[in-house]
Amino acid sequence: MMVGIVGKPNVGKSTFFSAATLAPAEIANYPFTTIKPNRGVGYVRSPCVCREFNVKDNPVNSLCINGMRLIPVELIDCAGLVPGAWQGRGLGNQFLDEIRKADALIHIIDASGATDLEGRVLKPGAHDPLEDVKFLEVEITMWLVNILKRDWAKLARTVESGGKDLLSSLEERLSGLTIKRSHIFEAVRATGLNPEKPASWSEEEFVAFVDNLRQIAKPMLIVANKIDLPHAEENLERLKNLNYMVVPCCAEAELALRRAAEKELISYTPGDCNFKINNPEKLTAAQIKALETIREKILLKYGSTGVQEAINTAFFKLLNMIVVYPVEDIEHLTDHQGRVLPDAYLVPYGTTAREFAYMIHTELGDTFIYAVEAREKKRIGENHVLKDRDVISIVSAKKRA
Ligand SMILES: Nc1nc2c(ncn2[C@@H]2O[C@H](COP(=O)(O)OP(=O)(O)O)[C@@H](O)[C@H]2O)c(=O)[nH]1
Ligand SMILES: [Mg+2]
Repeated sequence: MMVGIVGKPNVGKSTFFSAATLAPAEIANYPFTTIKPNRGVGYVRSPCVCREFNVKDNPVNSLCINGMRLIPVELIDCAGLVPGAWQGRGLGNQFLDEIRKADALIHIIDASGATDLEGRVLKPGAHDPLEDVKFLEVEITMWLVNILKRDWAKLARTVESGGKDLLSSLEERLSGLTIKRSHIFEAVRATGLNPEKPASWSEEEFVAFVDNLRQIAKPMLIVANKIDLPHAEENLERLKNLNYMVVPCCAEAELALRRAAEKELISYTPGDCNFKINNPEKLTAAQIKALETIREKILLKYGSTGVQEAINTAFFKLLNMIVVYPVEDIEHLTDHQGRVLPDAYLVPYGTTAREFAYMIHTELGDTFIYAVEAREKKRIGENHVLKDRDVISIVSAKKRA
């Protein structure tokens, strides 16, 4: 699963991306590196089960900082979008090539209204950020409309002559855009259009269908960035009236905190509502003042800088992912090397015990007999649906290599 960071130019996408992908100091030598200039590894944050089970863990595929599991996820910093991108304006084609791969979108907005639709700098309050929401919806929908329109007539004829059903035709057509069969199915149902008679859909119905498909296949949340600037707070309240989850954010503050934490000047875990200055004597008066302003104006007021919350919301709420810990020894919660709670997997809600076994290893799925859940120490069958923060041991017919 991959999440795209989108929006018009100059709203703070790259600042958000840099902050989100700056690895915590504890793992300076961690093997996760930037994949491409605009692709990187961020983290979702989930309370680790180590505290509840009262064990000291040895994380391998993830990190555990002060009882918080940080699990790596992939982020894309998409090119800035300007009106008309779907027709190839600006970096339109590059942008669209990037959101092709995204399962969900984080729409960064300059909540202070200090940038126009093209990203030019204005005074705070000069632009209405609600317009940006509409604009991005239109751009992405029109891009999809454009792709589908090219051979819609032909596709519709084939469907109506019984050649191939609509779901299969569209699935094939949209497979490169991270749009799944289930998304298409849902969009057909939501619009109430007849999937057997696509040639009879009006232009308006066709666009409504595509717009629905966009909402389902590319779910989006709004990050009200630059919350530190004038007018941002009142715009935040207005943004909350739209049909989106909205996270107030100061990407610049998160970047400053992570950089200070990287140098061990402060103790701060991404997503925390506070930080501790380690050695005040190593900081200038101006640096201390800047940090205290962040504490007072952002952290204490909004509960966090919003960067971590946005990533968590994207993966846990938009994409409905849960965290599952596989172990071999259910008594000691260890793997075959004796490491305690080594891995935390991010899996879709609805994953069954057997599907989970397949995610770990094909052979483990093939030879699955049953699983054991660590809290109740109960056996669970192959079709048992896993819950968030479950600790699971899989018993299989063959010992894993
Ligand atoms: N006041 C304020 N400025 C920010 C914030 N985030 C980013 N910026 C500034 O906004 C400008 C554009 O940021 P950038 O990340 O390059 O935007 P992008 O074009 O969307 O990638 C830069 O001058 C940033 O320092 C924020 O939370 N508050
Ligand atoms: Mg940028």
